[in-house]
Amino acid sequence: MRIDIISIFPDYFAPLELSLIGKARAAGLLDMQVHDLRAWTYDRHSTVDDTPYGGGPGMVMKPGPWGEALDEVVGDRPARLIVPSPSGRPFRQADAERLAEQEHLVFGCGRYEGIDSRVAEEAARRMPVEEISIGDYVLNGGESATLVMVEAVTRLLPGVLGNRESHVQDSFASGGMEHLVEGPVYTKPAEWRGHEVPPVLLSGNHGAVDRWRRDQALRKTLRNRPELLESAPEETFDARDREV
Ligand code: 6GU
Repeated sequence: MRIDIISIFPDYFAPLELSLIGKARAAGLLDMQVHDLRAWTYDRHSTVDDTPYGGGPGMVMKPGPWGEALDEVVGDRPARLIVPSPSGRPFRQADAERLAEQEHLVFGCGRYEGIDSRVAEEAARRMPVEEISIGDYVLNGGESATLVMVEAVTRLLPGVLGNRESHVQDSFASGGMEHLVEGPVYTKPAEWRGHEVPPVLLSGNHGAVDRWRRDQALRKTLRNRPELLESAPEETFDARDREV
């Protein structure tokens, strides 16, 4: 997969050199490049913003530098443009799964009050454009939201997670966990400070372990995220689920 990130704060993405993502890049599974939007400015002050038409507070990012940046970064190859924005559609695990199938993602990180709307409008003539929000709160720019989405997407790429090739048990994952969060996990020792690991986990009975885990996921979802269960279609739950 190829990922390009365009931002006026390229240093914000230094953490992407670390950890699993850094290893995926080193292993050639992921080709990621960060671009400074100011490379496509030509005035002495490398201006990227201006006052909003119609008045109001704050500044809006100028279309010129964005247009040229996208021309150069995308070229004639197929790509999908992601614009992080608090007014975008909510980012979910299903979106991470969907974006992980793409060959080329471009993240355009806005600052200030956002990017002149004509940039997305023009880009949409050439490629799919998605405005995406990571939650109902306001950040200063799309950079931290992009870090979140890049991590959620790249951990799903084949070979990126060292020893864990299956994500079907993740919270929210397609294939059974769509409307559930994961339940509790345990490791050795079997008893710690008087607290015991639930005996079923030591039983070696995989069917019983799977059922117990699903029960625990249901209970935890009921406690922490009841709205996930309320909005789930009926067929999400089997007869045993309904007993929990
Ligand atoms: Cl994607 N961007 C910004 N600036 N704020 C946000 C957001 C994105 N998602 C939630 N708040």
